[in-house]
Amino acid sequence: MKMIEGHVAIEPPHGVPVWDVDPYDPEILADPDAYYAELRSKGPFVYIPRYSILACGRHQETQEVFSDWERFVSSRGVGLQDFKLETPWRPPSIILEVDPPAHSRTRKVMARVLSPKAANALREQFRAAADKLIDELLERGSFEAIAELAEVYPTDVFPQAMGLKKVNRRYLIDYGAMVFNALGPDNDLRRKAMAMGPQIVPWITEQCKRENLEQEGFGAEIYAAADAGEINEGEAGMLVRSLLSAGVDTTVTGIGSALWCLATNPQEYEKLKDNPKLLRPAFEEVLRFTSPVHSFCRTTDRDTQVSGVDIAAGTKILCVLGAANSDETRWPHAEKFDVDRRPTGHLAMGSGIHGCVGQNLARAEVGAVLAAIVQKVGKIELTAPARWRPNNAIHALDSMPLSFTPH
Ligand code: OVM
Repeated sequence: MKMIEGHVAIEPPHGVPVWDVDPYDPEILADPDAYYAELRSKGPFVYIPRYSILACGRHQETQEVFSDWERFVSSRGVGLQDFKLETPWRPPSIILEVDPPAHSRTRKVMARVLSPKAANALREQFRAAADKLIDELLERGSFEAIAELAEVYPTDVFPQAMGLKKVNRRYLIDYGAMVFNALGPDNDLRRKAMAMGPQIVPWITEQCKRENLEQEGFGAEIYAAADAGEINEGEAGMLVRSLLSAGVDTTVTGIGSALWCLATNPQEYEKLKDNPKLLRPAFEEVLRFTSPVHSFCRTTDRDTQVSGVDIAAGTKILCVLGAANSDETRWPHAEKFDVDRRPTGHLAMGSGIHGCVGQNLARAEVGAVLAAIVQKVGKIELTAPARWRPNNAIHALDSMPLSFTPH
């Protein structure tokens, strides 16, 4: 059995084009649009020899693979490594890297803890924190929008909402970089991220313990599910770890990318200022347009077919969410950032039973920041070119010098 990047090497299925591309080339990760377009143009699937995987980037097939958890499992890992054949770098997530029925029990707990009602209850707190931060940045006029805004806000409000007693902003962000880079091949990005493990992983594990969480907050609510017998104590710690894995870099990226969309599309920002009701759909358009999580894998656990393509059991399929979200057959003028679009069906938060369980909270956080900005900021401008930070699963900015001008 020949292995590549931790999974079985497969033969290219009949009729599927072979494309000698490296989806994890830092240049593609930094500027993926041409890669997305070429991927879609080649057909419903391509075979990528370097990693012996299939990849899809048309909306229809990506949606199909992502929604059907019975044929396309998560329990074998959502990166290139097949957990059935290799031991992952950390104990698998008990909500992300698991299938029903085990998934249903943990998902139920997290869906309750992160419900729309729970997110709503935090609205005022989120808004007050956003007002304070935006006032300070307006006062300064120009600032570094990733390090001083996008990374600051979620690492302020989210650990607080969780009830974390100790906060280390750097460790929280770098743990996210580990979790997401780990989904890719054994490249420089993954190795550099993994090298931080000995410093960061023990700290993260420690913060997940009951005694390191306040009496109130998401952490306490997860442990309350353990007290009620729904999950055990160890599982509660693992679900707190999931919050720390999925809840920081994603929202940092969402805020950074929202600012980038507004700074580079001033006419769209004008529309938002005139009509704050557009804030929610505008953030959905930010998600569609920038796809903070650019790709996740699934593994086929039986021989199957999608759009006439035979896919063998054990195949890793790279689902390129960023490509699906810019598929012009699904989104007319997909290349345009349009706050009047209502991009329902975008795949930025996945779809189906594994669709982002924290989405209510993510929308509440970014919504609070954007609401504070439209109320206070007349003009958002780039003062130097923005730079992207390549990551095997996240499409995020590294730096973005911005200026805010008051109304
Ligand atoms: C987790 C988790 C959940 C969603 C995304 C994610 C790869 C991790 O449960 O650890 O990032």
